[in-house]
Amino acid sequence: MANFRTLGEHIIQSQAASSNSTGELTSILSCIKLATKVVNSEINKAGLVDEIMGQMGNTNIQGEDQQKLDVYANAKFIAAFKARAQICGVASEEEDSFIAFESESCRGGKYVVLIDPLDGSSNIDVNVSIGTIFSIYRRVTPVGQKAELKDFLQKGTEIVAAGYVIYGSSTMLVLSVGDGVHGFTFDPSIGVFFLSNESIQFPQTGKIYSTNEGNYPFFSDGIKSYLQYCKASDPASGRPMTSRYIGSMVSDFHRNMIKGGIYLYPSTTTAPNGKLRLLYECKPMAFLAEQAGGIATDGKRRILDIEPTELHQRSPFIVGSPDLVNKVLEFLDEG
Ligand code: P6P
Repeated sequence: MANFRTLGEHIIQSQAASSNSTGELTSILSCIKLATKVVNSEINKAGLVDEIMGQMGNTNIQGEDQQKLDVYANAKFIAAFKARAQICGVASEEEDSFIAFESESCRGGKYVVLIDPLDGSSNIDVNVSIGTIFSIYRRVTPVGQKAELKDFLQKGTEIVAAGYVIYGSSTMLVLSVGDGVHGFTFDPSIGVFFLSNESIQFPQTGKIYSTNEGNYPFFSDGIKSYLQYCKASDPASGRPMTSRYIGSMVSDFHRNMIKGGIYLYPSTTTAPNGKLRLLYECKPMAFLAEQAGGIATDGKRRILDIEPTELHQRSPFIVGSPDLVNKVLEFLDEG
């Protein structure tokens, strides 16, 4: 427990150190902390309560089967955001379009939030870690009006704060407000997140690669060559590398950020734009990666530089230790 500091105290101290501190970001992060505790409580009893296990029997705009906990988590986070006057609107991976909060107080909000309420939710029923991913932007439309689409279609370089929650062996909230990446572990006995990992940094290189190799036949020649490189025996360069992929990007990302590694969900012949969502998954995780000294690319461009054109657009996503990402880019250039 790094110097016995709570998430709340860290947020306040970060804002106090920030030149444009107004306390509004503190309030937004506080409501995310609250919603996370509520969702965490439900997830932890998922195996015991049939009503929240399994599928809803419908699909979201992504065409993915919605799990009952997807819908639950989505509703709780949106309700928490709606109760904060600092937030004028939200865009969620589980919603067809963005939600502009109607109340006069919310129309005065200066920030919007984008969220993937439960990433990797197909893992819920098999007790594998899942996650929440969020990012916060200043609105670009005038305060006092309802939020508009352009408030949500901003480049990742405009992110004010981003983070993820891993509901795993312990529940951990990892956050950056632009001052590095810090991890807070939840103590359920007193309902508090304590600073446990201060100033997390991606190792420059690593031995772990994370990708769904079942897509191998559909990968580009460059990606295929890179994966062959990972598996080749060359002890001098620490190869063969180790394959670790659990189907929850938040968990694969977190392990790779701590130990050194790379996560790849590249474009394929069957999904030229990849699978992951640019706004809800790639950009917040790219913000965190760069804050931790890592690199995040779509194979051609820096993720944070990509100008979004629609809420649910997808992007190829390659993120991790600098030396490993740069090696992939070499193979892609050759390919
Ligand atoms: P596949 C979860 O649905 C997710 O968005 C990421 O968290 C995860 O890494 C990936 O998709 C898994 O996709 O196609 O390998 O099952």
